[in-house]
Amino acid sequence: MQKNFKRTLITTALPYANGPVHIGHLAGVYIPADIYARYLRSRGDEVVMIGGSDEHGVPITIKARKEGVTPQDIVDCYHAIIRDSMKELGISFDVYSRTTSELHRQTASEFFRRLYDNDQFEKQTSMQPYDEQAGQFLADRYVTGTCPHCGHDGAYGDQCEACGTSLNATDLINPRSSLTDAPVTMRETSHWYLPLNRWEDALRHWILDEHTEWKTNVAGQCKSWLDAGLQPRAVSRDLDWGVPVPVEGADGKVLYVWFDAPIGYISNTKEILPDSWEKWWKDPETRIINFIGKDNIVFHCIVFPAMLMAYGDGFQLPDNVPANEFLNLEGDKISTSRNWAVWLHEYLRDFPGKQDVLRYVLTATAPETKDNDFTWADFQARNNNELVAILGNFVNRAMMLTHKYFNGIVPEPGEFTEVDRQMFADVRSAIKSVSESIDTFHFREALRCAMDIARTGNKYLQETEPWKVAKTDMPRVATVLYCALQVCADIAVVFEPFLPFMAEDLSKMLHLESRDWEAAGSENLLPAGTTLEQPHLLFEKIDDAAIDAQLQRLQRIKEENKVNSFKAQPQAPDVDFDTFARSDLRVGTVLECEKVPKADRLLRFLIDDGLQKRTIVSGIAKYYKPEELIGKQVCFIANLPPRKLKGIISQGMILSAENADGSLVVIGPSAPVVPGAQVK
Ligand code: B3M
Ligand code: ZN
Repeated sequence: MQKNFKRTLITTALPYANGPVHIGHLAGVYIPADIYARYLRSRGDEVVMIGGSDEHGVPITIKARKEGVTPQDIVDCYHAIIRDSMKELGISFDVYSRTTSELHRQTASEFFRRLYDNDQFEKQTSMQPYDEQAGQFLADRYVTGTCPHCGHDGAYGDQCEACGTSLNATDLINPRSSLTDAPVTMRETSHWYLPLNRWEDALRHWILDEHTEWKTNVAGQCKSWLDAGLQPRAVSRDLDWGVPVPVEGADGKVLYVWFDAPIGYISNTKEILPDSWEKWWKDPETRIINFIGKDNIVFHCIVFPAMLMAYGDGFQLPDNVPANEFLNLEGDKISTSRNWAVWLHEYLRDFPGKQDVLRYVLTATAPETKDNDFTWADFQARNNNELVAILGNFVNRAMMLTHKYFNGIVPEPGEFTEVDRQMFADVRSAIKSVSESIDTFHFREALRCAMDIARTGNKYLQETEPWKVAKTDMPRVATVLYCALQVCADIAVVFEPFLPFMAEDLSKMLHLESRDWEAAGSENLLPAGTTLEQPHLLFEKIDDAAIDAQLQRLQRIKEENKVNSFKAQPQAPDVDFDTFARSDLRVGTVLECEKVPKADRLLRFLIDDGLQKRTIVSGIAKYYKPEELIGKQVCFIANLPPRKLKGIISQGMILSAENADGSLVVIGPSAPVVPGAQVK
């Protein structure tokens, strides 16, 4: 349904302040939201873009406990890192606040109280896991124990990661608290529940009938929730970190983080617009757009809208919720706990001044319709082959030629030819596609169309060849460069939402006064007679060394994770003594050792076993140089049937121990023994 709106309120998911933000957050939420906000502003629309840190929730308390600091210390630290790094990346929030602010606490508290007073909650009593030692209730995630399905020890109270079954904390065998390792007991507790079922019909109508234009991934998730039937959802928790439940007798209870966080959008609007915030939330002529990641869909499309409907008082529901899928890194899921991420604050440190490169690459590979992969090789290629070779190159050529032939002054054009007119038409059609794509939240496509403007410019210079024409027809060169410079000015306007730093830099070089979206594509955006600055390159190549350094960092993290995730293998089932005793384990001395040709894992040993010289082939070539082992004594199994490996008959097996990183260490006696000594 197309309505006429007067203004747009853009909200961006509030990141948890228990870690810095990474490229997945940026590609999924903050960059698309920023493109949208900047675009609307450049069209002259009234826009407010809301951001802030989500500073409540159990993970923050757990992290604080682990580090021996307070939850407030944790959120103070990460709030500052997130706020500053997003600012440096040019994310143009009108406000970036936090859910621990006093204003937020009041707003969330008042919100709850109104629902409570208007009988919008149901109170329910249930049994919840409790840590006697810590004296607190535990979220299911923080209960661990043995999985009743597969016997995995270390299953979580909400899921066993070994067999994938979803669980309740009560299903676990020997449940323990992951806070203190104490055994978990069950205690009765009461909470307030928001009966989502009361809003099911209204939600279904609003989403599935009134908003058929929503992205299919969003509509699909909503539909499957609605089809499964909505249930009451607890909106309070037993915890000492959060907004206290504003009801008598609710000591030790706080609002569930997902109840208070979306109210943060409202409190943050109040914070910057104390007098006019209501028109941004309650006037039907305001359009509200929520930018989020796919794991937040249910909260923004079902829970928060139900909260707003229950509250009433004119609160409007979002007009669109353009949620993105996930971005992976080098083929693996991004993970904060495994440090498998490119962190924004580290990127800004490692690639100073290259904010736009990251913005470009993350927009070009944004996971709009399906999960997508970020790789450093692609990052480098897009910078070198697209930003440098297409965009930067075009602008530089147009400006250099103007300096060469017209002292850096935009020349007076003569009459346009067909080629010129076609070029303007192509640029205008690209700009139109950019607008249409942004209007429908297709930012990748929008960026691709924006690049078509630079491609058109390059093609135009290639066709008109002003450097050749200069020998015969200077008036024609003037026209061509005039036209090419108009395209440079278009680039400064149209790229502003995507690459604001480049756009600013280019505008200064061109002395381009205004960057109204509507003016882009015109034939006189940059008037003749304007003096241009000396051009400098807008983008530089990124060399292999910078990319290799990033890949090496990831490699190190991968190895650290392997070591950290090493767990001793569970003991094998018992064997009877006689079976064991039939194995003939012995020590032998290595007489010869060499690589097996065309088998990079294998070494061939000749061993003095006390009776004869025996050949054994062993798969340890990655961990030893052959000469290191000559003269050493090793343990081996003597009575295995011979086996042929790469054409060599192997008479036995050398014993080695496997380390956490998969490397092998050969086992031998701790003091010399006679060759052939039996291991008992
Ligand atoms: N902090 C979850 C997340 O970062 C949550 C978003 C809140 S938006 C109101 O994925
Ligand atoms: Zn299991």
